[in-house]
Amino acid sequence: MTIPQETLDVLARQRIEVPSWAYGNSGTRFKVFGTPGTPRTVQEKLADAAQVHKYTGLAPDVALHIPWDKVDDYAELRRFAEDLGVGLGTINSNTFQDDVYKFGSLTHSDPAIRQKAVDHHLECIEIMGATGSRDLKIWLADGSNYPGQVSIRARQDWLHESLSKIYAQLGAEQRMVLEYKFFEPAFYHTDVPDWGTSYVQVAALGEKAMVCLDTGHHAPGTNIEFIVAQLLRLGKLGSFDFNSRFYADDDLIVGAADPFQLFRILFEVVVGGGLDEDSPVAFMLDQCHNVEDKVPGQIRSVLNVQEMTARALLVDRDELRTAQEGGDVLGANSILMDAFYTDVRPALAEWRESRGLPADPMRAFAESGYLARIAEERVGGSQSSWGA
Ligand code: AOS
Ligand code: ZN
Ligand code: ZN
Repeated sequence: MTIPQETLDVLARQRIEVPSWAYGNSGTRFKVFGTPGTPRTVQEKLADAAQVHKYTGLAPDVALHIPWDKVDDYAELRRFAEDLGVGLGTINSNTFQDDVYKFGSLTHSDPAIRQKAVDHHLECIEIMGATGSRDLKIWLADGSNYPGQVSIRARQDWLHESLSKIYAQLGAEQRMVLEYKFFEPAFYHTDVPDWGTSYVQVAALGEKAMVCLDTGHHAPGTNIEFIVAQLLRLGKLGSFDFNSRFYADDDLIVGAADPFQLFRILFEVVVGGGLDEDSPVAFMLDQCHNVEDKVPGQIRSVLNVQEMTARALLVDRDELRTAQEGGDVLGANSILMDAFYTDVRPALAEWRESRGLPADPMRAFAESGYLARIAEERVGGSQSSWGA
């Protein structure tokens, strides 16, 4: 099969941001396995991320997590990244690891603790100035474990108050994206559990505040593509955190658990203009690689997003509309399924080669010997792991 030129034009401008924490060790509360060559510094994480871009041409930006990626000089870090051929992307705040946040951060009942959490975000905004980042991503671990433990209602008001203070400090070109998650680490209630709450909170702030949709943060059976369609319709889909989940927030490779769901999500992105040139939607990965090699895990991930985007773009939307309006239930369904079942991999491999990229990025990276080299070179120091 051949991929139409207009589809290739859209694919050529696709950017998928990779997270710095994907290159560190990670695991479950039972065990974190170390891997030889795992980065010990943010600079080594950036070097690994640059490999993903080098072999795919898809991942020119790297998201940072503060304080995990804290350095003294962010302008210097930006130059270091640029020398590697990548830029610094979204800044992720972190108010979930300090003892002081045991009962919440931006929603805490104590104004002093809320202010401390606000101040952390203001520091993140300052960092964004130096790194040239557009987006501040906020994910809160805030919530409670038992009915009656906290005032659910009061915390929504405190959340609004805290977010307003952060929003007020955003620069003209900067944005805030508020991520939702239905549970974990809190098990009874979470302060930003769903897209509706995130939407209500960001809508109250203004244009520069949008929703971040993490694909792993929904209850089983949730129709995520519906949420995508609705947020695009409302002009409030700011970004994706892509990953796969089998059970809860597994942070597995995007497109691994349910490729069809990824296709359906990306089809709604296409329909809603999320891939248009002026689209506000940022595509990011939020993943961990607990047992597989991390750099190839990221290469596989960005390729999965690209392949499924290509398939979503192949849907004949004129024919689909005719079938839909004519009440042709099975005809409409088969138009969608035809695109989903199209194997775009050989055509994408050819296209990649025509752009000076390897036809098979996974194989080219494996043959480069990079993993063996970093395993040999990166001795001493302590390997970074999720949370540090
Ligand atoms: C947590 O579940 C979220 O997905 C956040 O995006 C978080 O900041 C990220 O996963 C790093 O821990
Ligand atoms: Zn996330
Ligand atoms: Zn998550």
